[in-house]
Amino acid sequence: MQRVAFKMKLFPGLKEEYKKRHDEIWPELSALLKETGVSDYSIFLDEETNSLFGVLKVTDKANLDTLPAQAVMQKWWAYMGDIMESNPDNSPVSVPLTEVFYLP
Ligand code: RM4
Repeated sequence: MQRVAFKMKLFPGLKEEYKKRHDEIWPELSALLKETGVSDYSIFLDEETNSLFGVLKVTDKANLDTLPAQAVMQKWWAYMGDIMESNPDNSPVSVPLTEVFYLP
């Protein structure tokens, strides 16, 4: 199992909407993430900066590279594009984070 962390950016004033959409996450997206080997996936919001901090476990980091090609993932990113910083292909602007401490 490998752990991955990254940050994304929410547009201001959209905390409730972002949380609501994730509370109602599409079952097919949850299923896709699970099939990809993802577990223990959390997203935290830094309300001072609107940075979103994602952290997850995955059986193999390379599995994550398969997600952008999946139709459900593309549809979700297009849906989220109005409330968070996104790339021209609708994927979220995502900055990898470097682990500097871990307590198992
Ligand atoms: C986020 C973003 C990520 C996705 C999660 C479920 O807002 O779109 O890419 O993995 O939702």
